[in-house]
Amino acid sequence: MGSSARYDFVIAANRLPVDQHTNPDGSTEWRTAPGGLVTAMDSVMRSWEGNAAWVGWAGFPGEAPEPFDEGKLRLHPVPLSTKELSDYYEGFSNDTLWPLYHDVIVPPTFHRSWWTCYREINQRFAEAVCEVAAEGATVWIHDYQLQLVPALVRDRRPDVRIGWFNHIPFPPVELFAQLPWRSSILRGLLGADFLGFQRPDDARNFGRSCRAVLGATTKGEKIEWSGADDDRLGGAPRTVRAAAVPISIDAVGLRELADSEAVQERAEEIRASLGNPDVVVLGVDRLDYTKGIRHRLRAIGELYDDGSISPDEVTFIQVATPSRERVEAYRTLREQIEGTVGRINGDVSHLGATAIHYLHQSYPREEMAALYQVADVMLITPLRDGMNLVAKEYVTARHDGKGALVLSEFTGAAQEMPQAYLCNPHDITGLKETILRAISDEPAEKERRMKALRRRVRKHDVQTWAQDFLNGLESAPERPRSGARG
Ligand code: GDG
Repeated sequence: MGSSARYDFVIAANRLPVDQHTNPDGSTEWRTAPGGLVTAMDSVMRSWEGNAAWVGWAGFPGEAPEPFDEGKLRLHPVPLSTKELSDYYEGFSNDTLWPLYHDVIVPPTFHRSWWTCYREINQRFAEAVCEVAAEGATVWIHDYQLQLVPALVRDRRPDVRIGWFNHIPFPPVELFAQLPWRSSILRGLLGADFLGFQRPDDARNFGRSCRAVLGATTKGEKIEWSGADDDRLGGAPRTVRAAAVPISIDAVGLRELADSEAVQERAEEIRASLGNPDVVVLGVDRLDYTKGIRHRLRAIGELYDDGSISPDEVTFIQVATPSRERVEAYRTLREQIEGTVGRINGDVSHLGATAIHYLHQSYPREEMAALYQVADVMLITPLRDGMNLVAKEYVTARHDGKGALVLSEFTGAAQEMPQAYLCNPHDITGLKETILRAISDEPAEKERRMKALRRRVRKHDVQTWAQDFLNGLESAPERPRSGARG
């Protein structure tokens, strides 16, 4: 253990929670990056009594900045070269694991050189974690980019508690088994003491894969694995727990923002700028093939085409935040979506009544909160989604009791939000019917649903999520052992 190892809570995630901004005079400064994970962890850090560090990439290729402090938090940047970014992040993480873990909506790409790089980068993250973690520290590793880190840290540091949380789905074993490196990934994950997933089905899929691929045994949420042939885990048998801990949002913070005068005024301004339509329908997604944007456009397009809705009365706004633009599948998707929007608008819009407002841009939080308040119907139609925070944000921001949430069954959120207008996005006829129902149901019925949805999110917010995860880790079946190795 190095002399700098003095943090008793360590987070490892692909990205640091800050972005570097360049000012007009050329000087640079770090600013908190927007996002749910940062907000969630911020609340954990604030209540954490000891010292906390965050290990992650700083957001630009090349040499990493020296570790630095941001408030109470130590930030420990991990360097990535341009080639490593391309192979470990855009390649293996986003073009192999992402499609494989999202039901193979597009075919995953398998490249041995990407895997080699993924292993090397995971090793680099693990070394950074070991460097900063104090004896007996709690280590919380995030997401699919860092699946080998738990075992790599465990090997050197039997004294620390290790938790891993998966933000995306864990696939059924029939799909996971396609991965040429399936057994290395599972061995990597089994280095954790507690593994958190969005849904019980994800945790079960993980357990099934451990049984089928490694010959582990499972009993409820416990997974027992002999580990006999794995030198990284010292050949020791391991018992870990894998359970659902669904992530949520900072409900109080968003409610306050949505309540603010500035946001309310902006909402009115947006509605007026649209020509005060009777119904505003909204979609907000990263531009990703998992989000079902094409299916949604198909349904909306048909509703305009067959006259069920008219652009004079119903306006659809689609915010599609730019994402992963260097990956081929994302470029293709963008072209398809933009072609479809152009076709629909060309066919059904007329001067003063635009059917679809398509915005391929990112907006500040305030603007998002205002948009949510304008939306009479929120359309969330992913083909597969770990959770989908937008669903939780919408019901929280739309606190006047109005609005209607159309939500795909294939999101983690659907399991917690059965009062939404649930839909199967593959069933275009069914989706059209659900959209029409969400538009035309009695206000009292919509209010009843929204009230239940809001209550659920208020009770299970991001602070509860973080606490549930840490409790799960604290009570994991295996106790840390003292002493660091290597
Ligand atoms: C992954 C999993 C899981 C979007 N556009 C803007 C903006 N956003 C914010 C939303 C929301 C977040 O980004 C997106 O979160 P999602 O959950 O919807 O989806 P992913 O990005 O795919 O996240 C997902 C999540 O991890 C957490 O575990 O739920 O299943 O795929 O918060 O509001 N925010 C701002 N401007 C935008 O233009 N400010």
